Amino acid sequence: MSRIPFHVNASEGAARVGELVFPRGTIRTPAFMPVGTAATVKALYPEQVRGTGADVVLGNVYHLMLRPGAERVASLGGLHAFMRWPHPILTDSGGFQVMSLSALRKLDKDGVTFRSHLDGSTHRLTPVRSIEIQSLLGSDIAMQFDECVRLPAPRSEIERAMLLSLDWAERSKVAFGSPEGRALFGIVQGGDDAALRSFSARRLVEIGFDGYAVGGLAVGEPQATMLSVLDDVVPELPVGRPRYLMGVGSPDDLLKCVARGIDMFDCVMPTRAGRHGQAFTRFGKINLKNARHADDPRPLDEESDCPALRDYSRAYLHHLVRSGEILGMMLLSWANVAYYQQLMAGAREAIAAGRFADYAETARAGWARGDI
Ligand code: PRF
Repeated sequence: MSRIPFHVNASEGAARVGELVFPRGTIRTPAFMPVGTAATVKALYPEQVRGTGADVVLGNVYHLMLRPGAERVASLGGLHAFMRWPHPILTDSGGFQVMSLSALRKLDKDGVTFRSHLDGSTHRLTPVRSIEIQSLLGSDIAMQFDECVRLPAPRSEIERAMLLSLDWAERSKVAFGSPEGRALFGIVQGGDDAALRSFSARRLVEIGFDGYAVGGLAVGEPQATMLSVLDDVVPELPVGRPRYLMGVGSPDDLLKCVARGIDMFDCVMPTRAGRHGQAFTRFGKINLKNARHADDPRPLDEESDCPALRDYSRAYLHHLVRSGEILGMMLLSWANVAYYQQLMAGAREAIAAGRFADYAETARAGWARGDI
């Protein structure tokens, strides 16, 4: 397997600052990766996404295989050229999206057959086909094909899916080979069961991956359960490889998970909330639909260097959101992705200076103080 360099430059407790170095660019960790499901971070230009400080965005096998098709993207020069994002891209392997989005899915030991949520057509994903699609897209980080169980679930069900995911991890690794400059991550499963989680993590480390993701969290369990699973899993993972918590989370989740040794995150929360009139800021979550903003001339955050946070009045944002104007979604998506990147940049600086605990406490105090 090709080894993508990962340098841990500083740490404070379990939290660390690092750099994951690809030919297309370096991912500074802890990193938040904006979600670009359908080859677009919704409502944002790639240049804007880059301008917020993002080093990497996500793409999805499930969406892109259905539309426009992986072979088509490959013949057009790959996903980076297609979406005009020349920096690193991570692609998710598809199993999670099949289970949450498609109709009539049928799982067997070799993969999953499903009907498209777009037009009802039948498709099949296996570890080999998922990796092939990720290679056609040309992503810098490919994810193994896995099965994620929603919680709560019976232990027997969690164990079955975890063992299946380990089998698929091996098949994914064989299918991936060792392409120059590209990475493959394994995914720890095992639900909320500490023994199953440890088993999964140990076996993945034996198989050997460029990085290790923790899947199967933020699927209906309380935050305390998620944090306790991380306390069990992270110590099983090699210090010298990046750790990625899939589909997480709120700003509060991010800081708590960074403190537990997570290096990478992705979540639709900032972009989805932005399209629904909500802003994440230093002062907590602000719902711009609320009538109390109608006459407020202040920007969301006058100290931010993102124009969406700094230059537009809350009254104007309120007006755009209330009128269903596209610009409202664009500005709030921009503001939210910028705030998430600011939060991570601040975390990296704080860890490097040995003051991450203080940083997290100050951030939490700001959210608690509220929008005043
Ligand atoms: N597996 C994969 N993608 C995911 C998850 C998972 O478990 C999650 C769970 N939060 C989000 N995205 N492949």
